[in-house]
Amino acid sequence: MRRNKILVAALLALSIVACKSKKDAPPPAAVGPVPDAEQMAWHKMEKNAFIHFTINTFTDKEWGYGDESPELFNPTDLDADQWVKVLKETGFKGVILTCKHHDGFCLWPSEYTEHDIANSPYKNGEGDIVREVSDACKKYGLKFGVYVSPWDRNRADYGDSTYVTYYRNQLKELFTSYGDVFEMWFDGANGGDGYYGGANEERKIDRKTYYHWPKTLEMVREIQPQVLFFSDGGPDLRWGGNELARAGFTNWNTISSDSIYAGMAGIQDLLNKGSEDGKNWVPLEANTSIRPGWFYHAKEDSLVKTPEQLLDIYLTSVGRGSTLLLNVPPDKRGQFHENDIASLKGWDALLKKEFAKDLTEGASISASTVRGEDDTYSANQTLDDNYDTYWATDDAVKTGSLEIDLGESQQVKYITIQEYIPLGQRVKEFNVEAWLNGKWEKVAEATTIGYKRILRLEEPVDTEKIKINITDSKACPVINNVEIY
Ligand code: FUL
Repeated sequence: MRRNKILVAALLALSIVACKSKKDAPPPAAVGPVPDAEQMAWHKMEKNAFIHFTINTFTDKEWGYGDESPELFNPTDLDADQWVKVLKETGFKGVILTCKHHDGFCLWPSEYTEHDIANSPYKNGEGDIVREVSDACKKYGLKFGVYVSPWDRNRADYGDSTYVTYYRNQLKELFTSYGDVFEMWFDGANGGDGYYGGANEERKIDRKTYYHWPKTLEMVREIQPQVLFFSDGGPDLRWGGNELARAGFTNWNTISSDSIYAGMAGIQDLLNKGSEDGKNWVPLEANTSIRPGWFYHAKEDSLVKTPEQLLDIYLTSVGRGSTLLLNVPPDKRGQFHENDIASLKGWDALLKKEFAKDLTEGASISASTVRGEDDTYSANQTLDDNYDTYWATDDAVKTGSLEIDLGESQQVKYITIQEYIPLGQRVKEFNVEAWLNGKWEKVAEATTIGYKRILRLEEPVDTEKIKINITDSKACPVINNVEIY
């Protein structure tokens, strides 16, 4: 009896030592650039909405020339609360409003111009739509962002240095009066023909130097340090090279900022894919509109994207490691049109249906190899709800597999994988196999993962087991989440 007790005690001590030694592996060091706290919070937003609304809504144009009278701006029944409520109900986390588009008309009463809402019939010149939208965002818990077109076809001094001062003054107004702004959207369309205070001519600016962006950004950051700047080339978020919300099949969050600038020609492909060895973390924001145009046109009421088209868009944006920015333009009443609302709601319901039950719940998972044989980095860490725990391999091991046993045969259509990007983006190539007819069969393959990769199988499969094989990586893979639907 006593001997048995001694044996048990010895075994216990040994296992404690063994357990202890299995807790000692240090976490992987970061590889390459990593997101900062604001970028990280932005990645987690996944779906944001763009709202294009201005004088163009009333003139039925996409680009106002700049000579439109503010009298034309007259929404009959504007309801910014409705816009944000619908967006909240359909899963959006942030809103970016066109405070000023290329025609120069301002949706807020600006001290620096007469070409604004204060000179429109809306609320007898007492209206402020930037206020209404930012207030609605606060009410519904969405983040608020601004689009302020640098190109201004109304201003007589567009092209001179005084215009840049005017533009900065307007940013000061917007960044000091409406609360926190999470993102500022700089449009790459800059310079061309316009009204320009009556000159009616073509004006060209040097996109690289005219705006003195570093100084403008510094000024805004002094007022609101958390703001993320979007432009073709960043510095915080980059354009994806198309307006179809189609991120590159290979999508690196990294790019070398010094090789690009806003409005630079011929960089679409680079922006779409990023660069594996890029020196900066500048993730892709994938933008598109729910309608063919950015602004509301009654003739496009029948052309609103369907829930199925929006699902495809979701998969080429969020499903490729990017954030989606989907434009929903209010109509002449100042409301989201019924068709747009129906599509958004249908899309949300479709997403909830397609991603209804995560089959990894209750499944078991194992890894081909675990960093330092330490449970801290075991495969199980990909199935918990903690974003900050992950499966990792030893530094020298750049490939590895995760095998998920679903317990019984289930129909599988989607596989979602997340890489723990606070330690950098690593995976270059991976594939997915399913256990079919007594053997492993490849059912999907892709390149990068990044914040999130969702693979939709061409044909759903009935299987008991799924295997994810990381076949090439810049450094040891670090995977923090796996879901199967
Ligand atoms: C483009 C603009 O010219 C369009 O009007 C729209 O605002 C789109 C989001 O960006 O560059």
